[in-house]
Amino acid sequence: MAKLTRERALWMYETMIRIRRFEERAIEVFQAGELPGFIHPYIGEEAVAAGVCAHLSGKDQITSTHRGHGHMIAKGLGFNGMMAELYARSTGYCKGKGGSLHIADQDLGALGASGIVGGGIPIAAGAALGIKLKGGKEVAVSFFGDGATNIGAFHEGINLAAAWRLPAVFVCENNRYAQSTPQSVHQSIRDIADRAKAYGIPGVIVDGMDAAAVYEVAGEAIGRARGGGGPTLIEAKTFRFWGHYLGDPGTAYGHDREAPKWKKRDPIPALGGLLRKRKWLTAKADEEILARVKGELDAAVEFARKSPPPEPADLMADIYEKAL
Ligand SMILES: Cc1ncc(C[n+]2csc(CCOP(=O)(O)OP(=O)(O)O)c2C)c(N)n1
Ligand SMILES: [Mg+2]
Repeated sequence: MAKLTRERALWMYETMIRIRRFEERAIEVFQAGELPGFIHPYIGEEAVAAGVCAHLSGKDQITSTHRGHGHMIAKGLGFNGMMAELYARSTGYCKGKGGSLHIADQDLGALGASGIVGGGIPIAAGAALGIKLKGGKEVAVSFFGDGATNIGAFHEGINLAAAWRLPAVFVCENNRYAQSTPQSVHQSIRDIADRAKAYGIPGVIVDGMDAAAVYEVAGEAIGRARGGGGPTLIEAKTFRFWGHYLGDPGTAYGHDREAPKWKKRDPIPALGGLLRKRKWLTAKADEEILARVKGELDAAVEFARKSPPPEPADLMADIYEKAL
């Protein structure tokens, strides 16, 4: 079992703050009319990305979703390139042509956010097959939502990864809703981890608001995958504090009634409390983290605002370049 060290716990804490603050700033500039695309805030779910990515190196690979900012930040992508991508500027990770839903950096093992629900699952299985064929020790992790577990790609991707014992980990962020549809309406099971049985792989449920718990469960699954023991399906029970996308108040389908209860379990102060209890975090260090993140974000917004948009002549550039 991976023991939570001071260093990893502080990394998770800072990573969760980086995600939260990035999202808050993105919301701010979106509401000021500065961003051309949509945003699906990850706020509330940070413990999942941080707890899982705390076990990954730069060579491990992840696939993400439309709610992908948190995964990308936890995988090591920088604020400048991410913010510039949201602003659709040529200095963004996709040179301003992808936007929030398609941020990717193959060099950092971030195979991409995706606008196609469930689309990242078979891609992660394919990445894991590549790792296995090359005899590597890396893993491929796929993050996806509860809604994605009803998509054919979920079943196909996990089935193949299980049958071929690929080094993959499937992380379902069950935030109780697929857009405006509650889980109880879109499927007849309560625990998505139960679906692992159908593929003959372990299925584990974890409290997605508890970073230390996610860290422990993810460590075991990632360790098993690296050691040739095949994939695991992790179901993290979590909640998005905002509506489905920025502009959805969540009032039409009950989300707003549930939100206060979940906000009391905000994963960031929860981990902060644990860190202080263990005397791993002082008030001064906490302030320094916040100031550092704020400074980086101010600079990233400035960087994005000053960056030029893509040139029309580059419209077709980069599309098939990497594949060929
Ligand atoms: C294949 C596909 N079907 C439908 C949609 C429209 N859509 C976008 S997000 C979403 C809900 C996804 O829910 P879930 O997987 O639980 O992720 P969450 O938004 O809760 O993080 C849907 C249906 C889509 N983008 N792609
Ligand atoms: Mg969901």
